[in-house]
Amino acid sequence: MSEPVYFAAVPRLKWSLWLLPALACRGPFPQSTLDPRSDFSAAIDGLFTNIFWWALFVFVVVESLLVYAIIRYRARPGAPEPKPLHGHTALEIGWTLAPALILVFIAVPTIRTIFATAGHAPPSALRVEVIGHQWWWEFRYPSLGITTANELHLPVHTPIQLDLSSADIIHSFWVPRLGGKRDLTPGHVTRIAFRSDSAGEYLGQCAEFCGVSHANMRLRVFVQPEAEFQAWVAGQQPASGPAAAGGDARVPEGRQEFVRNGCIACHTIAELPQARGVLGPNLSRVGSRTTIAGGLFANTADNLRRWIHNAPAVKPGALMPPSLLPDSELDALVAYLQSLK
Ligand code: HEC
Ligand SMILES: [Cu+2]
Repeated sequence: MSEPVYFAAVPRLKWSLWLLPALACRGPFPQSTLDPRSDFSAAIDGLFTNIFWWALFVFVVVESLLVYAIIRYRARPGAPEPKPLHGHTALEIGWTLAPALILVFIAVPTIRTIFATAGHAPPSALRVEVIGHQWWWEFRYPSLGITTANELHLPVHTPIQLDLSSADIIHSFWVPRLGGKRDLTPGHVTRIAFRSDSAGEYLGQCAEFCGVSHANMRLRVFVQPEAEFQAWVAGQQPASGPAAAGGDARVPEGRQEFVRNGCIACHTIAELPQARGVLGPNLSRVGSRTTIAGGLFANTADNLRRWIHNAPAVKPGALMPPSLLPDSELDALVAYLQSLK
């Protein structure tokens, strides 16, 4: 299966960018926490940079003193023993106070960042409920009547509040350039509030080991200009008419297969009254997504066919049973799902 190339969030040191301009192209690091695109991640990045410089300062001072002492007081033939130093009050006060002060300079911004990234969004914020499932993400927009999976669309320049919870075990929401990590816990709602001022596509990842396909529990966030976001919202509305109108002649047959093969037990499709299952992703507009299966595969006919035929064979542990349907039925199902845009 064709699979997009991902890179783990590599914690690079910023100065390595200055030393190696060749690396300055940030393209290959789509999950770098050091390339923030929201107020939340900028706060974390700022704190990191701050602490990095303090650490560098301490390193340089300590190592310089060490190297100086090693050279200056090394054993030389005929040289007298260096005089040991005891009870130098000024020195002792100095080397107690200096680290204490440095710790204060680190602690104060750290605590401020913790509070800044733990706050609520303003009441005007767009609220999205994020529900972690083994091994996919559900996104519900209560104010817009939309439920979708694995691809989160958000308007740019708008305060966002994500209410995080889990349908099964603990997961963790992490889109390094926007926000996180924050745990999704069953029976408890945690939250992340942020605002992004740069439209773009951001990759994320479940960051809490949650079973076999933990590494295949990815997500994409599309931060879009207002008009683009509104167009997406309009397209997702069940009210915008049966999505499956027109198009492929096999669509009606696919709709029947969807009912006949028990897909309706686990999936909801707005235009299909029998399909009200909630164990799997909402498929009302599955055709409009760029990927399926927790961001694992491009949403192509081939990948859909293989997925429906035997999901656990392409995504280890996937909680969708193999259908092992013959090609003709798979084709009809794929035509139907692709028509749901
Ligand atoms: C027992 C419940 C169950 C049944 C029955 C089931 N599915 Fe699924 N389906 C799931 C789960 C769970 C996922 C998410 C798996 C993952 O990503 O790890 C899923 C994912 C999908 C996806 C990918 C959606 C996305 O956006 O990622 C499609 C398409 C799909 N199912 C189609 C079907 C079809 C067609 C059938 C009937 C032949 C079917 N399913 C039957 C549980 C089920
Ligand atoms: Cu997870």
